[in-house]
Amino acid sequence: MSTLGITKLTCEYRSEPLGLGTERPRFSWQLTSGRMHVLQSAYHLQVAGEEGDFAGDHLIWDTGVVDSDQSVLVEYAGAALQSGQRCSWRVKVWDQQGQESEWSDTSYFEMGLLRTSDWSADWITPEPGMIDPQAEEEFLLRKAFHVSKDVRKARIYATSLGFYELELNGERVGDWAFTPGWTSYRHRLQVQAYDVTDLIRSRADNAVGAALANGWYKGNLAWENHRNLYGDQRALLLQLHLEYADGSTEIIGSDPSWKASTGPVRMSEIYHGETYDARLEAGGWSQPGFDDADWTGMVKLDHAKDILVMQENEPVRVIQDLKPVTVLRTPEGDTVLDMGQNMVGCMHMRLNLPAGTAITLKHAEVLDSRGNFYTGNLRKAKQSVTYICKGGGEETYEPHFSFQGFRYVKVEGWPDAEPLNPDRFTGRVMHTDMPQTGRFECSHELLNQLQHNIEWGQRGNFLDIPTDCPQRDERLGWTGDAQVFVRTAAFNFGVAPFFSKWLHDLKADQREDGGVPHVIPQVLDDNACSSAAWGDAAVICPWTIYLCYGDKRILEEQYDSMKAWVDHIRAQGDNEYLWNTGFHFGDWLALDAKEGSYVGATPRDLIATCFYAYSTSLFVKTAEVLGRTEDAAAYRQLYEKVAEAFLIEFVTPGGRLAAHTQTAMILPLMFGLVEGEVQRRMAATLAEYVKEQNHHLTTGFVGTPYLCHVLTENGYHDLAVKLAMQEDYPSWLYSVKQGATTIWEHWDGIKPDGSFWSDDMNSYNHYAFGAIGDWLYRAVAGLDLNEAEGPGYKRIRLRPRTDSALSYAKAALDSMYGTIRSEWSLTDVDGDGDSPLASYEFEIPPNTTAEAELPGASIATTQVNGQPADQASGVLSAKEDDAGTLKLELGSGIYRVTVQQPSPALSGA
Ligand code: RAM
Repeated sequence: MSTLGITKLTCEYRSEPLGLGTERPRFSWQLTSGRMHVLQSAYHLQVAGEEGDFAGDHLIWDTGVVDSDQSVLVEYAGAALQSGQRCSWRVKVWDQQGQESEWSDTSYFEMGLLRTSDWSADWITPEPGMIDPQAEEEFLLRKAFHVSKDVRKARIYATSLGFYELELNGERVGDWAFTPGWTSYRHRLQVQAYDVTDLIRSRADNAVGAALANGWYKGNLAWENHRNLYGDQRALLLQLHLEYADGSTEIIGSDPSWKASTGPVRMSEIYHGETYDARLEAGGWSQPGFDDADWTGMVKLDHAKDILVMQENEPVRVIQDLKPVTVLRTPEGDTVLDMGQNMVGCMHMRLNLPAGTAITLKHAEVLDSRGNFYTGNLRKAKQSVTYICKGGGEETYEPHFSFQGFRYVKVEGWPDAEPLNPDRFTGRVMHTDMPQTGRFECSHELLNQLQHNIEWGQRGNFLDIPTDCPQRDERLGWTGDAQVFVRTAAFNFGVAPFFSKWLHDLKADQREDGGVPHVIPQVLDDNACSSAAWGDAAVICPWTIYLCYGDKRILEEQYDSMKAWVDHIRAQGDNEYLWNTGFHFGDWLALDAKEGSYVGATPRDLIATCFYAYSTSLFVKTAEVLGRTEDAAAYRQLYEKVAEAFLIEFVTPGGRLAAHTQTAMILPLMFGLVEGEVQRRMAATLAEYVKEQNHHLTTGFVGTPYLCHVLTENGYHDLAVKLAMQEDYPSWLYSVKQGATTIWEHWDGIKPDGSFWSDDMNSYNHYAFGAIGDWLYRAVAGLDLNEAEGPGYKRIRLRPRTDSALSYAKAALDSMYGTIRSEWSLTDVDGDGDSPLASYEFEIPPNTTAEAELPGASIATTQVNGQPADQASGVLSAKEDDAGTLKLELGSGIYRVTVQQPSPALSGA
């Protein structure tokens, strides 16, 4: 395949999205070529009508040939796009040698409803007095209507207060769960768009039905079991847009002519589960012929429409199924299914039992030390699902409006006479449908399991918003957790739309004084805000998304929010350049905390001032990227003052730090607040601290994510590897050795003696400590980006670090440009164990370049794809530096690199 081709066309990160809310959608594509070193030199992009006809008079936007290497997030700049408009698009490119590709395949995108004035339908809710708005049951709403012509296209736009699920003519509409998703409901409520062309019946009677449940809007939320946090009435807003073959259009909207009843879902709550009585099913309730004479009427609800936004991220849906690995009988006599994986979603059951039989499933993450079913750590969350059979044959069920976090499922009510066949149960794994983009693997099985656990922690907690935990009565969008994990998250999965949506909510919930709530969406007290390392998510998350995807828009959109956060910090201290006031979580759950405290020993003002400096420095970079030179200059000055104040307050001129914890050393090193001799001394002290602990960490949420990075970057990579491979408590692999399949909230969630840390705050699926994943990709496998020269992996940095503790490591990332790979392996050719030879394999996608750094290699001893290093195809330059590192400049292609000289970068060398 030497010809230049185009693949992976996406619009706003998605393939052929429906219901876009942005008026300037962005297009991305990837180049394919069998040649080495391919760069795009120009593109030509065309947008046309939905017919996919690009003849001149059908064109909506034609860029002509644009001399540009941009193939990621090219912004639409044609005539204003209209609500509901469907467009086709295609692109062709030229490489740097002038070779021209064919036109790409045609792709599509479709706009959603863009203006409040597009909404003619009413918010509707059941007539008061007929159905109690506070009833626990689901509400079923329906409307029958006649379609008198041939339908060419049909779309539903829908949203609700509470959760909704839709049916049209008896069929479920879409497979999205927990719609309309969780946003800052007071300011932003998402609308989903569905293509229902295949479900609508032309020249026939039709009916649309909606089930409504409490959901995040008015169900139990936050641990005090609050209800009705956003409002106390469920409601629906829906428009069915019909486009007829004759070109005319019609809208069937929600209005008071709809009818309402309650349904078989008797209770549903996010934390508590669901009760479903199949005997109450009203067969055909969303079919046109259904007799709804005894259903009650509906009324309009006065609720805002100017808060409506089209769905911004990928939906939550069932992503995969797991089967129970075994059925246990516990010492207490419970029958328990073991799913083999701590997962989030729900259980699907297939039953054939007599009418009235009630099967209850209880969900738990762990068994206690005696092997009994343990739910203490769920606190008030019941996680209990009951299905009451209607009888008469096989029935299937899974909850509609509730999700559970669990590995173990206790089955209650199973008839004694009937053997329990585990095959009747399936775990339905649910999360935001973000594409998996990263893979890390190495020669150490426990580290591979750690990577698995990190990925599963992300699956379980990226359920529409980044939650801290998916099982107890909490499941909130803790900003600190999101901030520490965002870079790791962006390796494992494509998270740009996911974080963009959440950041829009952060902006919406940000206080007037710039303060940032601890959780987003904000559902805690107004004053629950602005802790260092938590509120800094306002700056760190958009910056990271920009870095990993090259997405400048998120910086533009969040700019004011980022700035307001930095200004907020500045207004806090009694010294403008220190942050030494206010509430802070500190180094949350660090092991140097006082007995009975969650807050580690690192002084909170030190942490806060470090984050003050860090957020300011990222804001300066943001201003530079966006060309806001005045802000860049002003905040650079601020940064310098903060950095100076930090040194005066916390570091002696000789380089001693005022605080003696690992995290106190980690933050200034990571954020570049110390340099030269002070940096060297601080790193050495940190290394000493780690060694003094017999190679163990003592860090919490704040220090842990950076610990290994700081060691690696300061010449202690072997120590970082040792820490990462530590198996006894406290360490990452300790929980792995204990059988964990996700990351724990506490290092000692289960203690070496088998007892639990506590019932109180003890999640076994909490991704924060999984933030080491970023180091596995970047430092161990060496797959990184060059921030200054090419964010979004336009300019790739490969720094594989061989270490004799491992015989190979490999990472891959499906970037916006295509797959990047960085792999290394060590071969002990002469069998003496101390002079293995290193080989590497790199893959660089077209339209990017990479710089690879190979310590201990030289041009003379290095072969690339069987050629001398400086002569191989695709190698743009090969240079040796004074430190004995070979630096290769690589164009796109696949490179197999062998070094005929023992690597000095090995541990102990
Ligand atoms: C608990 C959780 C969460 C953390 C907050 C401060 O609720 O551990 O992850 O961010 O505390």
